[in-house]
Amino acid sequence: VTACGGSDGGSTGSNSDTLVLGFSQVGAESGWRTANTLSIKEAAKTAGVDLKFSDAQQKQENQIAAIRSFIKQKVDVIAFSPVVVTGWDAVLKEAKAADIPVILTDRAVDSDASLYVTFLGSDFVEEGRKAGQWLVDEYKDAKEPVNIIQLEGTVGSAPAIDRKKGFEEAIAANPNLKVVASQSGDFTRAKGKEVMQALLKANKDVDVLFAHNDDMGLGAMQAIEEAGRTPGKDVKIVTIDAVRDGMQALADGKFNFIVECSPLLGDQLMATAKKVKAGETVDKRIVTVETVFDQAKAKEALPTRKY
Ligand code: GYE
Repeated sequence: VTACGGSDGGSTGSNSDTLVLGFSQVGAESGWRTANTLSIKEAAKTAGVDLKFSDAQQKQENQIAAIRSFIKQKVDVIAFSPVVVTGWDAVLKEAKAADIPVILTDRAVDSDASLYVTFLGSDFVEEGRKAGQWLVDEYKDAKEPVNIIQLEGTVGSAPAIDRKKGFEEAIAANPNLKVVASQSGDFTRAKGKEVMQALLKANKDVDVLFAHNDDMGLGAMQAIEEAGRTPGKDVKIVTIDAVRDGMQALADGKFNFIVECSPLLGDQLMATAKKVKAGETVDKRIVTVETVFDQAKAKEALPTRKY
């Protein structure tokens, strides 16, 4: 039913050597996401890739519509960062039937692995473990319960599911570490603040906040301050991402530890998409290299931090 490969001749100005890449982004919910979008756009320019970029405003139906439109336009490769893990089978099968390879960037899906060529992004379970491990070390001598509030990312998203899993697995090593409340703040600063305000009212005795990203941590930090408590001291804050504002809070002593999650996936994505178009085989899983930051390391890294 559908033409396989080749250019449709009608596209604007791009010759058949130019890679046409359709990319469906989650949205603009966080500092991480903004840096990720910039990285992808800049990398496309540098690599001479014809990028068709679409912002889904955190709605799965918008992503599905964007992917369908990329299929219709017969792009060479489709890449997307799936907002949630479930519900992709139908559209991925449509891409496959049209012979258009799909690259997952940043977030995973629960579809059969034959429906995409590769998944490029972080190991979110490992990130959660690193956050938990810091608490295990920090409170190794604690004799009393350490009460933790967890702010989870978008419900049903790979980073929220996996970070929670890795974190809870790691803190199980110390029975004093107790998650007393855990709720989604949808990865945004505004929601992080709102949810934290409610959770602080319901839980008077809180020692630690673990937020699945910097933005929720920054929103919650305001809620903690407004409740008359000192972030970084009365309530220790551990987050994931290491974007500039998070790193600043860490350098200022208001955050205590950040696990890095790199949004700079653009160059790797372009290189991978070119290989895929050329018919070369690529690894099924490409994991991003990342580090962790304490307050001293944040001070050192801030001046040269790109995002
Ligand atoms: O941690 C968060 C963003 O999927 C890794 O999404 C990404 C996450 C990131 O909104 O800030």
